[in-house]
Amino acid sequence: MRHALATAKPKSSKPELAGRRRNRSRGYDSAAVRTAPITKSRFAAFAAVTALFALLAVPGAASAITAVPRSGGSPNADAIAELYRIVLFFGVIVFLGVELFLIYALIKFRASKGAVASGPTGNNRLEIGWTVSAAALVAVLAAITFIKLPVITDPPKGQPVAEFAQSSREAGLVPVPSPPDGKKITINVTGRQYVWRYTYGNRLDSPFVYTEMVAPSDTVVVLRIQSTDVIHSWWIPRLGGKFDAVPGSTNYTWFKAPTPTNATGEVYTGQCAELCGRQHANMLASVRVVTPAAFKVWLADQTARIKAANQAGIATRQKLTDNGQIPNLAPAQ
Ligand SMILES: [Cu+2]
Repeated sequence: MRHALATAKPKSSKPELAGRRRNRSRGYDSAAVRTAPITKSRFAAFAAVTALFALLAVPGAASAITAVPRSGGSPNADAIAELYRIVLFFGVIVFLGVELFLIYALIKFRASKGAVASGPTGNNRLEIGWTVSAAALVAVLAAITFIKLPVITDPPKGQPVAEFAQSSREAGLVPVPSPPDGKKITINVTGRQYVWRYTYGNRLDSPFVYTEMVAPSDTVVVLRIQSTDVIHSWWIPRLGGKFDAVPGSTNYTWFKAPTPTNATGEVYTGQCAELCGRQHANMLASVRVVTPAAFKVWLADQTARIKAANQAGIATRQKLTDNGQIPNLAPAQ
């Protein structure tokens, strides 16, 4: 660095170099250090380093924007994203404050090469100040989080699909979220290697569908999340947080999606978020939100199709049994 300075600006840096040599032989001369001039080349080097740091900060700032979870599909997802933004805001303020103070200290208290530091000294006011302000900031963030938490955990009132309302009998270790007016529909989400199954009801002949859930808009949809083999994780980012599907246990979450803007419905995509085996990456999930009226039509159609497929299966089995191709497993009359 000294060589570069000497070659770039020999005239201005020569006396400085001479001074440095003197300082080294006689020890540290604080007065000489403080009055050391900022040469043009020094300023250029400082500007180059600052620009480099600014350049490094750009992708950081860009990823900070994407660091906020996706939202827009449900009030709980919106509340989670808002909480992230608040924490990010305080984080950016603290980061900028520390960095600006650091740059200020670097310039104000700079010393030339060979300078001997006077040693650490305490500053009670400063130390108490940053300890108390950090604790206060944590307390403020905790308070905001607890104020926001009910919006994330408790569903709001549900409206249109009141006839699907079910009682909250499935009370277990995890409290089942239930809207204040009790109007909701419950969909069972079952994870298994490597597909999601959605069952509409608790009966053996309840309609079901795989991979893509169909759900009504403007309705509180409570999800009972289970697994039949290993741990999976239900995650549709725009509809709220992640929920593990654990064998032998039931997890609950909810969403209330807005009215879709197009006739075919709004599709929210996600995927299993827990490494569950070789085909984990292919364990996709999506939720198609349609209007309550369209949902009723879809559910009736799906029920009819499952019934027709079951009857076709029974007929085929009967035919094979009659032909003697498979044994008759029907219970004796
Ligand atoms: Cu999985």
